[in-house]
Amino acid sequence: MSAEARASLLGHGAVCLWFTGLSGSGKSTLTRAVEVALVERGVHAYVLDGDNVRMGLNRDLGFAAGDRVENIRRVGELARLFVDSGAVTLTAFISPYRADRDAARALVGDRFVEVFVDPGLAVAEARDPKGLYKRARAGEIPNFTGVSAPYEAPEAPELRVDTGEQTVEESVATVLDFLEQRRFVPTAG
Ligand code: ADX
Repeated sequence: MSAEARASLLGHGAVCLWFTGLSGSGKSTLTRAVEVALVERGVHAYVLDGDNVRMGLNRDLGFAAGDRVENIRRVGELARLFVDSGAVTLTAFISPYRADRDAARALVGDRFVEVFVDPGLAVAEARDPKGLYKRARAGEIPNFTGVSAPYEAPEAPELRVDTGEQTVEESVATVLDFLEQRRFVPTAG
């Protein structure tokens, strides 16, 4: 079935919103909130993140550079399948390497939207919801992104969300506005 036929039957388009940002940047909170808002509108939206992918399909992978590459390669393949199924697909992984995100973009095609979740390192580290930055600074977690492993920020993301300045509701609205403007989902109300 073609993407167009699927979209007209489902009442919305298929897209991959690829959220990238540091640990503690708010990717999971934001994507989960967008998912709820979309499903409440009748849009088939689904989040892929560490909770449902790293715990299962990718549980053989850690955080050394090669494992992260493989993590993101598999997530890219998964996202491609979800988009093919007609879903508004939200991926929430640090995905620190530009080349890996570009490879996912090449796989998914023109339905790939890169979303930079960017409160800045200082805010992400100050939040430290899981206490990981503290442990990383103490040398207890090797290869910790932003501390002892690199994060290559997007150069030209389709969307940038300042989760440092905005409330979660404002950030959700930013993403929903984008989806409406690009006609991936119908306008609310
Ligand atoms: S990615 O780099 O491969 O894209 P992913 O998003 O799946 O990372 O996982 C990141 C989450 O794993 C972090 O939010 C944090 O909770 C946890 N984590 C554990 N070890 C590390 C580490 N060394 N670097 C970054 N995150 C880590």
